[in-house]
Amino acid sequence: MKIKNVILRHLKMKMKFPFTTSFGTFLDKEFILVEVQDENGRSGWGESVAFMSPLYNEETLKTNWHILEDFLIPLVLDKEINHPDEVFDLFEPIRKNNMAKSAIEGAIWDLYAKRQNIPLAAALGGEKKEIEVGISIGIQKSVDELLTIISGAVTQGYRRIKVKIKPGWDVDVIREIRKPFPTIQLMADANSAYRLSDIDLLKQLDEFDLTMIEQPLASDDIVDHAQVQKQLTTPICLDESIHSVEDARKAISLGSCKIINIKIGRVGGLTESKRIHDLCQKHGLPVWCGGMLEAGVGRAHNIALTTLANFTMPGDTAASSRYWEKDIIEPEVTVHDGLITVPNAPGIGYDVDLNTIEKLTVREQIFSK
Ligand code: OSB
Ligand code: MG
Repeated sequence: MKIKNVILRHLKMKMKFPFTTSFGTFLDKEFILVEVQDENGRSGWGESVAFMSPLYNEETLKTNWHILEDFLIPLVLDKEINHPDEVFDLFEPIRKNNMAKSAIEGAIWDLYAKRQNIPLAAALGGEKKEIEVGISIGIQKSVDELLTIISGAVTQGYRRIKVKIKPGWDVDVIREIRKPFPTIQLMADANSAYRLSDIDLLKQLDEFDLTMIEQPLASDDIVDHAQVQKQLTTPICLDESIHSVEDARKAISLGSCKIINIKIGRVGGLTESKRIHDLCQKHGLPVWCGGMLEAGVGRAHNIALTTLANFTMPGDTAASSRYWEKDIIEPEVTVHDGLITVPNAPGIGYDVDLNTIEKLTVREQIFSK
């Protein structure tokens, strides 16, 4: 296939509620939606998960637009691409900028699957018909508010509850959660808020039977995490630190974690996500699919990836309605009893809602050769 046109759209979507992590609060969600078109005018869709500020990682919406416009789009326009795995190699000379790479690589995967007339999940080699999901809950103003939200999520059937922690909102909060919810699958995500010197505090979390602690230390660390893992019984899961299958290999060999959160954007696309999945499978580490407050296109990609066999732990991809009054796909992603039914339609399996997309678009640019 040949990519004849690429359309970048900057969308701005209102979030239903602010989402707070140890590094900051999200009020609205702005992101780049990527559309690629082949010689027949058929479209594939991808979503960048870069935020407006470089607080989760170094990428932003603006740096992604720049990298896409000036480097990545020229590398794919009018090139003969037989399989989306080739896109990873085309992008190899461009260092990092994984979220920018992933946004367009994902659109090409969608287009490829549509041209093959198969679901994206099948194109990736996934076999699950439904996937288990959990929910990620931000830092709240009070423990009571947090408990109310957890109670709602448990009632809705979410299979695992993740809460965000930071210094001053950690051990005591988890203790309060365990009182009314002694047995739920519970985990904590620190988003790099601690240092090796906080080891005594992290050790206190061992008493709460957490499914895992996600990314306690620096966003680029895999060495100190191994020290922490040695001293904890709770499994450590790495998120921010893993950008590639090479990072995963090093983390596994150092013993820096027992679980990996795969985010397609963070690792540069579906091809690399699959490689990390396969490596972890070989080494007996479970993986799960992380979330980045995605709109529908990003959610659909997460769902497709999660159908691979070693995604044995519930992911963070909650229902569209958790975050959006109206999502940009039809139908929206729904969750019943903590399960999402994987769509059967070709490609991402959901239709994009062009009307809604148009209303949310603040900037649009078409690229062709
Ligand atoms: O670390 O997983 C994270 C949201 C924004 C940035 C980083 C993270 C998160 C989440 C939310 O935990 C997951 C989601 O519901 O999309
Ligand atoms: Mg995380």
